[in-house]
Parts: sequence; C-alpha cells; structure tokens
Amino acid sequence: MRVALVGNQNSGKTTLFNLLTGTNQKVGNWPGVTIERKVGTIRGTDFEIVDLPGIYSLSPYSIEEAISRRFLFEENVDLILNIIDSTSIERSLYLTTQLLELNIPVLIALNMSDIADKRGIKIDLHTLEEKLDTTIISISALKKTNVFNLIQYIKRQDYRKNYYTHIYDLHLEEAIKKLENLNETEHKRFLAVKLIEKDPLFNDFQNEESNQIIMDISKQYQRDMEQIIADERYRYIENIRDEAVSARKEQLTWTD
Ligand code: GDP
Ligand code: MG
Ligand code: K
Repeated sequence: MRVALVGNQNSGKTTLFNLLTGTNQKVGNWPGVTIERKVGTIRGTDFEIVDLPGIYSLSPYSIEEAISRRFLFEENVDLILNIIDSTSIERSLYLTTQLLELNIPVLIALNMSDIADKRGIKIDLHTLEEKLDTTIISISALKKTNVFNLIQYIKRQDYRKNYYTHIYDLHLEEAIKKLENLNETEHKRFLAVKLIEKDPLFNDFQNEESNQIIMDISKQYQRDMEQIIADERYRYIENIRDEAVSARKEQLTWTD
C-alpha cells in the first residue's frame, strides 16, 4: 500500500508527515533536482507514504507539478492523502478537483482546524463530503488533533473509493464522456480533460476522433479551452464554498 501526501505549500504537509511516520522516514532528493523527497512508513502499518512537493495544480508548468504528476501516474499510488488548509479552502480545492479526476481514491485531511475554529470559520463536513464525493477528516497537525483518527481511516482503508465527481457543465461532461470512451488508459477522465485543455504532455494521445470531439466542443465556447476548464473548476468550488462554509465576514480570505 502506497500513500501520496499531496497539498499546497504551507498546508502542513511536513508537519503531518512527521506525525504520521515518527522516526520511520528517509530524506533524499527527487531524481535530478534538489527538491527534497521524504518517504516513510505510517505508524502501526506497513504503508509507505511519500511527501510530494507543494503544488497548486497538476498542470505541466513547474518542476514541482511535473514531479507530482509523474509520481501519481507512474508509481502505483493506492491512496492520495490530500491535505487542505481549512482557512483557504477555495484556493486548496483547485488542486483537489484535479486529483479527483485521477483513478486513485482521495482522502482529504482538512488541516489547521484550530485556526479555523479561532476565526469562527465553520465547515459543514457532511456537505463537503457529498459535494466532492470523498471522505474528509478535520485535523490539526500542529495540535495533533484527530491525527490518530486519520491513521485509523487510512489503516482500515475506510474511505470512499468511487471517483469522478462531475463538476463541469453538461456539454463538457458529454465531451469528456466521449473522450473517455476512446482510450484505455488508467486515468481516463484526467486524460480526457487534458486533451480538451490541449496539454502538450498528452499530444501523443490525440487522434482523429478525439480531435473531432475537441473541435466540436471548442466551437461551442469560442474561448481558450484551458481557461474554460479552469473557470468551470472555480465555479464548482464557489458553489461548494457557498453551501459548506460559513464564517464571520471579516474572516474570509477567499479573494487574496
Ligand atoms: P508544508 O509546506 O505543507 O510542508 O507545511 P508545514 O508542515 O511546513 O507547515 C507550515 C506552517 O504551518 C508551519 O509553521 C506549521 O507549524 C504550521 N502548521 C501546520 N499544521 C498546522 C495546524 O494544524 N495548525 C496551525 N495553527 N499551524 C499549523
Ligand atoms: Mg513541507
Ligand atoms: K480520484
């Protein structure tokens, strides 16, 4: 069993990693770069956990993103442990919407719950779980709150394993479905979205049929498809925020 710890910079990844592994960890570098690579074993299990570089997206634009993406694609990851800063859910969920498109279960650790509590930010976990179709556990890595519980969930593999939260409008979802049916890769939905975005790393997967589907969908929008996909992600995230998060107004940090 292999777990990948994924999240934004400063979401508390290293703090959580240290708690989950204790002294059972090795530090090195990712091949060819001087970015730290930590691997360990989760306490009370023989599950391997790898601390991936802090990222905001799975686009191909930075070394950190490329490392993370390659790892998730090629290294037989059984579970993505996605750590999120509860005080900036909106920013964090942008990455989450991409992780959910991979054919890998995602368990969310909603970190910094101590700060959220102090600021009066209230998050309806049940609604958030329903909306994202995934299992969410509120923790504070700093205060060690609920971390033992999190380990139990991982150990018992007690999390939702049905993927593919539908987040786009009807036309896009239709195009994605058609593209998914054209390929036999492991991460069909992720690939379908990347083809629509015209992500250069997936050029090899283009063919006549996929190009036709993408031309048809592009005609309907008349704008850059990568931007359309990003807009759709944000629209979905705003909707989730409106339904699942409440706070004293002056404490909200959505727009920074
Ligand atoms: P990383 O960049 O994702 O590895 O984040 P770190 O683990 O280095 O944490 C970034 C900062 O947030 C550090 O100062 C941590 O002590 C702090 N931090 C991490 N988790 C929590 C938490 O649950 N509550 C609070 N208040 N601070 C935290
Ligand atoms: Mg770190
Ligand atoms: K998934």
